[in-house]
Amino acid sequence: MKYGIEFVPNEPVMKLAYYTKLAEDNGFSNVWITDHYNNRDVYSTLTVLALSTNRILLGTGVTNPYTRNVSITASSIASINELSGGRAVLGIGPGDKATFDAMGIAWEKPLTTVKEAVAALREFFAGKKVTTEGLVSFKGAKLAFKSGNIPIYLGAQGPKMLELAGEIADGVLINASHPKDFEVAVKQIEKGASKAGRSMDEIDVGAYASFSIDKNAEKAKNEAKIVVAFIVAGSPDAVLERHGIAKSDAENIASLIAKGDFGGLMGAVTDDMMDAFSVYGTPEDCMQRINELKEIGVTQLIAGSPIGPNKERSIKLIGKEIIAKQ
Ligand code: F42
Repeated sequence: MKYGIEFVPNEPVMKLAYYTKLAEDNGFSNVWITDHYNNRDVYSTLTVLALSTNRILLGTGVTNPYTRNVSITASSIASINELSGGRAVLGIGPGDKATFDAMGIAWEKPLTTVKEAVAALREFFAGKKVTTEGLVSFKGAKLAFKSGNIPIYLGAQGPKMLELAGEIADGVLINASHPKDFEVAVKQIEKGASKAGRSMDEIDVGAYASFSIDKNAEKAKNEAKIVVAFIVAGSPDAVLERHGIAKSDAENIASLIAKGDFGGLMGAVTDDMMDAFSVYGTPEDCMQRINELKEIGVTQLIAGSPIGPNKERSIKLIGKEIIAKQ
């Protein structure tokens, strides 16, 4: 199992640089930075992280083919690859509809768009002149510098997107925490891989999980509750059903979020919801869940928000009590 860490650049980049160096020193292999227009820019963030670290791989977690032209994405991630000495990884997904609505961007045919974007990116990374006509179109575009061969990971949840990842990606980032979700996801990835004649060994399966660790189990649990509330409110019915969570309970949580009633939310998030949508608790609790995920085929555990009640302490705990004990 490899370990990654996710940061949302909703706090100053220099602070994330400090956490990322700490993660590198504690044995993490990857850092993933989310991409939403309302937070700090993902490539400025990755630049600072590249200059603050030596070994950790630096990924967009995840960008999309709608808010930036695919050639600009190729140039941006190639720049990160050059200045980091070959440590860049491109995570790309269909994007987040809610942010696109606010930006006035239409979300058409996301699966096809991602597929075409990846094909074009591979050509840019191979130094080719890209000419293609479809949802992603180029008329002889070419990078004027060498990008190196940058691995491409897909951010995927839906069955078709997971299958596509199996067909074309070097890795996949799945926003989930529970073995039940990964049983379903891994089957879809395998389906895509076998269609393309690929082995699962070629695909890094990432659990992009809400994670909260502390020596005090109760503190770890409380820290993850608000994040879990947002996941419950945004989960498709099929996922809620898979975890035995009533739609009415999820609707109640959504209305508490809309009212900004965070006190109410702390009481409304049940243990079943916590179990379904987060890896949390003491190092032993987290290790148990990680081992279950590993059995199913997860090859990278990405500790996502909130990481823990105290990020610095939590990163050190993961390093000392989980990564070092493998
Ligand atoms: N989104 C962001 O905007 N920023 C981030 O930083 C971010 C991080 C992130 C990390 C991990 C991760 O797993 C997801 C992340 N996301 C982030 C969210 C991501 O961008 C997607 O919103 C999320 O993964 C959900 O996408 P999905 O995999 O469920 O795919 C959607 C588009 C979907 O509906 N998929 C369907 C499926 O079955 O997989 C397929 C839909 C389909 O087939 N569409 C056809 C097509 O061509 O697109 C068209 C069908 C028709 O009739 O028109």
